[in-house]
Amino acid sequence: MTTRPTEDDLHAVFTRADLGGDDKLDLMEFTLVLEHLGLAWSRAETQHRFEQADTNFDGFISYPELLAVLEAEGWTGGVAPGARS
Ligand SMILES: [Ca+2]
Repeated sequence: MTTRPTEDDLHAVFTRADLGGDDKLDLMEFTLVLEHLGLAWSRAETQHRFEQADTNFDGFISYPELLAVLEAEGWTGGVAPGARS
Protein backbone atom coordinates (compact mmCIF):
# COMPACT_ATOMS: atom_id res chain seq x y z
CA MET A 1 0.00 0.00 0.00
CA THR A 2 1.66 3.18 -1.16
CA THR A 3 -1.15 5.71 -1.08
CA ARG A 4 -1.96 7.57 2.07
CA PRO A 5 -5.48 7.24 3.39
CA THR A 6 -7.77 10.17 2.72
CA GLU A 7 -9.63 11.87 5.51
CA ASP A 8 -12.78 9.98 4.49
CA ASP A 9 -10.90 6.70 4.71
CA LEU A 10 -9.60 7.61 8.14
CA HIS A 11 -13.03 8.57 9.35
CA ALA A 12 -14.40 5.25 8.06
CA VAL A 13 -11.65 3.42 9.92
CA PHE A 14 -12.36 5.46 13.04
CA THR A 15 -16.07 4.69 12.85
CA ARG A 16 -15.46 0.99 12.24
CA ALA A 17 -13.07 0.74 15.17
CA ASP A 18 -15.39 2.70 17.47
CA LEU A 19 -17.16 -0.39 18.74
CA GLY A 20 -18.82 1.56 21.53
CA GLY A 21 -20.25 4.05 19.02
CA ASP A 22 -19.39 6.97 21.30
CA ASP A 23 -17.12 8.84 18.85
CA LYS A 24 -14.01 8.14 20.88
CA LEU A 25 -11.57 5.26 21.04
CA ASP A 26 -10.30 3.39 24.04
CA LEU A 27 -6.92 1.67 23.89
CA MET A 28 -8.32 -1.49 22.35
CA GLU A 29 -10.24 0.44 19.70
CA PHE A 30 -7.17 2.57 19.00
CA THR A 31 -5.24 -0.66 18.44
CA LEU A 32 -7.90 -1.74 15.93
CA VAL A 33 -7.38 1.50 13.99
CA LEU A 34 -3.65 0.83 13.80
CA GLU A 35 -4.33 -2.68 12.54
CA HIS A 36 -6.71 -1.33 9.87
CA LEU A 37 -4.02 1.11 8.76
CA GLY A 38 -1.36 -1.59 8.73
CA LEU A 39 0.71 0.17 11.38
CA ALA A 40 2.68 -2.42 13.30
CA TRP A 41 3.37 -0.86 16.66
CA SER A 42 4.30 -2.92 19.66
CA ARG A 43 1.93 -3.05 22.58
CA ALA A 44 4.14 -0.71 24.63
CA GLU A 45 4.54 1.67 21.70
CA THR A 46 0.80 1.69 21.08
CA GLN A 47 0.18 2.49 24.74
CA HIS A 48 2.73 5.29 24.56
CA ARG A 49 1.20 6.75 21.37
CA PHE A 50 -2.25 6.48 22.93
CA GLU A 51 -1.15 8.52 25.95
CA GLN A 52 0.59 11.04 23.69
CA ALA A 53 -2.49 11.32 21.48
CA ASP A 54 -4.90 11.86 24.37
CA THR A 55 -4.25 15.57 24.57
CA ASN A 56 -7.23 16.37 26.77
CA PHE A 57 -6.45 13.46 29.14
CA ASP A 58 -9.96 12.01 29.16
CA GLY A 59 -8.63 8.50 28.60
CA PHE A 60 -10.03 8.26 25.07
CA ILE A 61 -8.91 9.24 21.59
CA SER A 62 -11.32 11.48 19.70
CA TYR A 63 -11.25 11.75 15.93
CA PRO A 64 -9.28 15.05 15.97
CA GLU A 65 -6.82 13.49 18.40
CA LEU A 66 -6.45 10.49 16.08
CA LEU A 67 -5.84 12.77 13.12
CA ALA A 68 -3.22 14.67 15.08
CA VAL A 69 -1.28 11.56 16.06
CA LEU A 70 -1.43 10.15 12.52
CA GLU A 71 -0.34 13.46 11.10
CA ALA A 72 2.59 13.48 13.51
CA GLU A 73 3.47 10.05 12.14
CA GLY A 74 3.22 11.32 8.57
CA TRP A 75 0.13 9.25 7.91
CA THR A 76 -2.19 11.92 6.58
CA GLY A 77 -1.84 14.43 3.83
CA GLY A 78 -1.73 17.31 6.26
CA VAL A 79 -5.34 17.08 7.33
CA ALA A 80 -5.89 19.64 10.03
CA PRO A 81 -7.59 18.37 13.17
CA GLY A 82 -11.01 19.93 13.45
CA ALA A 83 -11.27 20.47 9.69
CA ARG A 84 -14.34 18.30 9.73
CA SER A 85 -17.05 19.90 11.78
CA1 LIG B 1 -8.99 12.50 24.50
